[in-house]
Amino acid sequence: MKTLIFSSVFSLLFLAACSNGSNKTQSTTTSDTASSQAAISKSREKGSSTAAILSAYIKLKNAFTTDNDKAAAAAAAGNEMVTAFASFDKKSLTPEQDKAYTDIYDDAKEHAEHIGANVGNIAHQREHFDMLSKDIYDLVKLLGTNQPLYVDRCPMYNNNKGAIWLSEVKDIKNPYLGKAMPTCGTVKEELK
Ligand SMILES: [Cu+2]
Repeated sequence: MKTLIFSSVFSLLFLAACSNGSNKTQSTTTSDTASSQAAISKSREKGSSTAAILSAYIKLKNAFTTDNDKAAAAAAAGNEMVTAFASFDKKSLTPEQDKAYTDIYDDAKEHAEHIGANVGNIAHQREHFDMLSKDIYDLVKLLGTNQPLYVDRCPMYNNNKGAIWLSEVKDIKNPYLGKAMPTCGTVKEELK
């Protein structure tokens, strides 16, 4: 009983000390808080700037997991992904980021257009999806992501050369082999 009383008194004291401490911090660092809030909202903007592109990519990837060449074409060219890339606001980028973004964009746009133009030839669409996935990986490394993403790798695609893709879910749903081997692959990296 004694121990119990002691420990609850102790935790009350601890709580009191804790809340005092945080009050003090709040009142003395108003300007710091304001500037860190600005930094947070700036980094959120940064993440959300890739959001439209990533959501188009995920739609595209999910279309490939179910071998749906028409849905893949629609997500890529119809013109969700192309539009998302084109409407991306580059104002917040540094000159180096701008250059890197432009390189990624030029490459990714071509792959998205080929995927859009190749309904009926899912094998060829997937060749472009392989290269597009590398671009999207580079894009996330460059500008971040608004949602956690998994970098998965299929070891068998392209005559066992393998290929990566990005996924919004931890479970493996293979976009290269589709319904033939839906769970082939492993998570290689997590991007946040
Ligand atoms: Cu092509």
